[in-house]
Amino acid sequence: METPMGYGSMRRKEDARFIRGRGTYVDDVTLPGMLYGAVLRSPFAHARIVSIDTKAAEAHPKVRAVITGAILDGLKLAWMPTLSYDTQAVLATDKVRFQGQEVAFVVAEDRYAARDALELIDVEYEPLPAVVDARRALDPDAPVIRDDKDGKTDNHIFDWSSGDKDATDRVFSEAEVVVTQDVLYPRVHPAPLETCGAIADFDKVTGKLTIWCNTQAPHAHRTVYAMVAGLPEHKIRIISPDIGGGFGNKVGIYPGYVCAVVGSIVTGRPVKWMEDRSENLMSTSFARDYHMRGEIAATRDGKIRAVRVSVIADHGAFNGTAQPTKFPAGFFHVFTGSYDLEAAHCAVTGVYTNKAPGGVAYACSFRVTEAAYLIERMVDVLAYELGTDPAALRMRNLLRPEQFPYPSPTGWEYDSGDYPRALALAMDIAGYDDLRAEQAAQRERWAAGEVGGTLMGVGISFFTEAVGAGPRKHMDILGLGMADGAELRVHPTGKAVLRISVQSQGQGHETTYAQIVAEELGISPDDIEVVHGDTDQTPFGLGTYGSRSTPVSGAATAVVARKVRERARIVAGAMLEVSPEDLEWEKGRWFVRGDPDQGRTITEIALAAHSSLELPEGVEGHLDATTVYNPPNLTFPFGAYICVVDVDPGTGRVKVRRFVAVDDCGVRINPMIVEGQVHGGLADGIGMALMELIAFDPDGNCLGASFMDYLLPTSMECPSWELGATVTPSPHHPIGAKGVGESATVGSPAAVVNAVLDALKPFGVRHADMPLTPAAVWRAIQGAPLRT
Ligand code: MCN
Ligand code: CUN
Repeated sequence: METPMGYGSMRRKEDARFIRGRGTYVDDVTLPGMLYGAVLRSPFAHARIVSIDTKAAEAHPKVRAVITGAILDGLKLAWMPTLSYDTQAVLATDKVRFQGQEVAFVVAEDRYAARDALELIDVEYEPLPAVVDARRALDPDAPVIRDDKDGKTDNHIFDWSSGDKDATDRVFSEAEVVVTQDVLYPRVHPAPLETCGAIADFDKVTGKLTIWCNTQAPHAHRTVYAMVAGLPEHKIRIISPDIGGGFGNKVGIYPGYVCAVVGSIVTGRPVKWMEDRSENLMSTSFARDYHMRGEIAATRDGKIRAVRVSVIADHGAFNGTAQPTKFPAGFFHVFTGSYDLEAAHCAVTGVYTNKAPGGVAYACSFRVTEAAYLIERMVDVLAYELGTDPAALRMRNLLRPEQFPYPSPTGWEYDSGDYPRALALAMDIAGYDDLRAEQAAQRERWAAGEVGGTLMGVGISFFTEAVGAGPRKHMDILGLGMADGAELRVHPTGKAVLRISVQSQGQGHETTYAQIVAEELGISPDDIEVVHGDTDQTPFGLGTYGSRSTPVSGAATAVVARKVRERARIVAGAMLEVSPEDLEWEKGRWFVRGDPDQGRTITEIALAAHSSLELPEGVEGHLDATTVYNPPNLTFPFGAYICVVDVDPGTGRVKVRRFVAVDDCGVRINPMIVEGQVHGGLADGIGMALMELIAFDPDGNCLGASFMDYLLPTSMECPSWELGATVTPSPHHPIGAKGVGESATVGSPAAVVNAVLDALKPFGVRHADMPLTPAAVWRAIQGAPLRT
């Protein structure tokens, strides 16, 4: 594979170290004198703490400190702010509020001693009744979880709504057809290969705190630590090294990180804390847990007119969700999807339960996942009731290209799109008509009593995402605006270093950002180093999540490269003794308009910029620039997915036979990386649709805290993906790119579920909730009326 001078598929630069096992992850870092921390966790979902006795643990010969909530309380660190203006216990002082909650922290000479000493801590609990079902959380007799908050007498967190309720109700009251469906998006977990972890190193002499942490948002973390610890920001350095997957799991600040910091301050030595798999699954940001009721109003011949939604959102024991502050339900209000509606309204109520705090995490684009799933399930439910083909129903209702920029009924402005083209392409790749013919023949045989074998189903989803948070005017997290900085320096020899604020967890930023600079300046991507993940070395910005890197930081990179190009123009003018206005750019060089032989390459210009060349008055020389990019709008990637499954009605087993995915993320910087992102997200979709679930028993015991119970898809469950692409550039993004990192996770679950339910249509099954495990499919078949 050749290295392109700009956009195009090229192998990932970072893979040179990853495939040789030479990456540096947090757990690879060992500092001199480093100690190890371990967290004692609550066995109960809800219990009052009567007493904690740490004497025996402290007496362990290798233990250097035992930290409890009471100790943190003395330092005013027992509670920390969450990204949603709530508070979260670092170590419990009064009660434990979910199973797995942090109760004490042991610091010891090695990891084993730290773990052993946890067993020596004696905690007396007084168990309390737990609230597990979010739909019961607001019952008058439900135990109050957050009685730490003054005057709190219930488990209510927020009510939030979007859209025009009266207009929507009006359309519904006069609609020919209304369908209603309760839809659950269950609790799932991002489950990255690498668990969360940190090393805190507080230098008493310089007063500087260095934290190695696999965070997706190093600069945002630094500001939060500065606010909590009262340290100035220049005395805090966050180093986010190589990360083994984030998927949203590594956005927040976890109690273990704060404990490591306190451990380092108390012992005067660096302290490492690394979760194990069960801790990761039990206690760190889960995703979804949305109990939705969707309603669709339509005409009898299939024109969708309005959508109405109400949601109970389970936020766990502390509201730790990460999303722009003004949007407590994230971007759920993009639930109108890809359709041309007269009106829409949603109402979301957030509640506390005795479960781990969330978490819009898991490739969610801030709840677009839930929104896309709901509308795509609802459209299929409507198709079921009207007896129409789900592809034809979508084609009829999709927004048309001439409607863009499209103001949605819930206040978005979709930037660009050609939806019918994407769906038509997906149907073409899938051979949609042939699939339906095959299915019809199969169903006929089945109805004629030729039983045995599997039933095929074809499922479609069409999604629109809103990614690239976001315009500072509308979006901030804890008051921090969502703009991103970039710095570019071209060295005298024409090699460059780019410094960006976002941090890759596997998305290949070291390659794609180099490609953006390469495209703008005509320098080979191999000659451009991308520096990220170290707050001492990079400009401020809010980090990688919500697929915002390309829309925001990618834009910043293009803009800063263009600034450098303009500086190069002045230098080239001086070199060629012409006015810079008389120069024209072609990739990699400025030349004199009308005299193409008279030109200077960027490498020649870079050297001259650092030489004794006389530059015009007021021009500084050197070839570098900085910028801050404040996006004017989000970008709206979209896609059309078609999944084909074969369901064994005897066992409920689902086999995904084919998966066609047409994605449009505007201009593709590196199509190979984009396809890799899509592959991963499609696997996520199969996982969530068919097997992933964090389950709890009625007492709040977490039933899915290992990969034996929390099932992830492997290559065995995935077909060979069939991808297609359309390119509708974003009109406001400097290079026309839209985000793609979460698209397939957002779009694919509905396609899989719709396919399974399509297969079950002869049994009269209209809906069943994820995950569609064999047991769930079998139960759905048994519980439904037969329909032939
Ligand atoms: N890209 C491109 N052309 C485009 C859009 C994107 O070449 N038009 C490239 C980008 O340059 C980048 C990658 O695709 O290298 C993803 O870009 P983008 O869509 O901007 O997403 P982010 O870089 O912001 O990544 C975040 C996104 C999120 S929020 C989750 S969750 C997720 C995802 O990325 N987590 C991942 N994909 C992941 N992939 C891996 N391997 N690991 C994770 O943890
Ligand atoms: Cu929501 S998971 Mo990604 O935004 O880091």
